[in-house]
Amino acid sequence: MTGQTPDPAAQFKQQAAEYAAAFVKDGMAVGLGTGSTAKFVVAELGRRMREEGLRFCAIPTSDATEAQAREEGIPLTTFAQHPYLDLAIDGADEIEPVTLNLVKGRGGALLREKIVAAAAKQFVVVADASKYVDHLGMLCPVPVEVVPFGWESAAARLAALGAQVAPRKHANGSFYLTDEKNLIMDCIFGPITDPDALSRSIYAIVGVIEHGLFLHMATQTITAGPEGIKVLD
Ligand code: ABF
Repeated sequence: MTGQTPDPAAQFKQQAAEYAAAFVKDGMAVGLGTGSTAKFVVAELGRRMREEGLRFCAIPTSDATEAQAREEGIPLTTFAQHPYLDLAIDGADEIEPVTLNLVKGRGGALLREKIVAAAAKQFVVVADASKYVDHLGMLCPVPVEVVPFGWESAAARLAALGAQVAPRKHANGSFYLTDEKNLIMDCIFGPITDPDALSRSIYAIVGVIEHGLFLHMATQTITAGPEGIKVLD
């Protein structure tokens, strides 16, 4: 871990991840999420394969997760072989506990994450308890993935919806590119009172590929914090 800032929530992320990893059963096709919590899921599934003989196959939501899954020896599959997945397990940036609506995509993998979540019969979200919010948009910007051509026009239309918009960049000033070679606009809307309406408005902008509001998708959230594990469904 040299050179990395220690993550104070790491133990809670690991607890939630290991709880959820137990949902994977022999023969399942599983979507593997992205981010520091999802990393614990992948590690635990690798352990279960080696130590318990668990047999399953997986579709990763990012190049980074694919690399980790390969290192763990997890067999990968494709949507051609498994257009529907039994289960997907992924992290989140914000969780609205009453609806289980989410903001995701701070890790930049929101497009593949949403495709995988949408294909899964069961979509389980893992996080530390700090991710709960009363309204989406309170902690994080909503990331919006746009095609590079004409991105300034899409950004202007996002601003017209009331967002403060910033194209995501690396520390050296170059544009962040997603695994699908698109740009991300980080949009600060503040607390979002009608996420369904906002979702429709964002989708209506030409050039937008996907956004980080994951609405009516999670079937269960598993969080861990000082009070222990909490399961919502
Ligand atoms: C992915 O990783 C993303 O959708 C979300 O942005 C992020 C959560 O990260 P972490 O688990 O590191 O807090 O799940």
